[in-house]
Amino acid sequence: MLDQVQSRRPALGQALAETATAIDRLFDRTLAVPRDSRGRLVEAMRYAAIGGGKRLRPLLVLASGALFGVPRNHLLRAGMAVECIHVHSLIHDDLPCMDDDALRRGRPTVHIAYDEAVAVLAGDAFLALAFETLASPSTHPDAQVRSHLVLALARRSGAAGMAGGQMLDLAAEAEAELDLDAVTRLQRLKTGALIRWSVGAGAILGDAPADAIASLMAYAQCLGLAFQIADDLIDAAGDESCAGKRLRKDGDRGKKTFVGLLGIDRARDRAERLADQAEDHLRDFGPAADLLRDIARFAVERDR
Ligand code: GRG
Repeated sequence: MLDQVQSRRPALGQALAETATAIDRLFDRTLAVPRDSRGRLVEAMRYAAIGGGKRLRPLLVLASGALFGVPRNHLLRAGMAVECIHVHSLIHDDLPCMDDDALRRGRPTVHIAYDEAVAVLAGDAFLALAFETLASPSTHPDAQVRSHLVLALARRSGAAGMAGGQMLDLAAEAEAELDLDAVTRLQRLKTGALIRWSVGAGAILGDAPADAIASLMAYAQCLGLAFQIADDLIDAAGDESCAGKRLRKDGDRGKKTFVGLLGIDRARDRAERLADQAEDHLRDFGPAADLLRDIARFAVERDR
């Protein structure tokens, strides 16, 4: 996939590759394996976090923070924090009590490679690590900025954010019908909440003015939905070896998705329109926001 991005959007290809390397390094330095029985837990965390994933959320933190001249090491730490929450959600989402998946990022899921108890603990430890990372003065010298990041991430991850969206998604499986508004609300929480935090984090770290924050949040709202529709399209029509996970499962499980409601062609049109709208919200930033523009296109063109 990276080769394809590199040829069509070289700046984005390079940014994705550099972000992946930097986040891998940060996880590698952070997750030192203890020599006692906790070693198995930290090995499982390393297995889940290092060497996989597109690192889209950390890249969003980097791209929005670059608009306000935020130092890269602060942005990378915030990026690792949101990746911790994301990896946590993937590990728990794959458990038998949730989506019961055996393949993720082209490898056996954590509960298959280790066991369920280790997978639950690894997820829990990532949740703690996210907030430990944000609360550290290495992320920003000003305690008010750090507490703003922590508060926002707690809200975006919990019952009013991603965990709430996951609950709506699980409950929806038993429902006969869910209309477009209900699916949109569910996905704004389940997938959109962390994407909004990622874009907002760069602005918080950069003490951005209110009008810039409002434009970035409008961008992130459109991007989150476009990204989720692309995810639904990959599940419905994508290639399993590219995606690195089991596909065609949304329909089997009775998941309520954009593709289920709109069909493939209209869902694709809607994702494209959302990416256009996301770009429109960046007009006041000029060429400085080109990376965020490329990310919006990538969100809907991707095959994994
Ligand atoms: C974190 C408090 C807390 C709760 C978690 C299990 C759960 C509650 C939520 C599940 C949320 C979930 C799995 C949403 C799916 C979002 C999504 C589209 C994931 C795929 O993201 P990509 O494509 O994956 O960025 P990679 O592997 O590239 O990082």
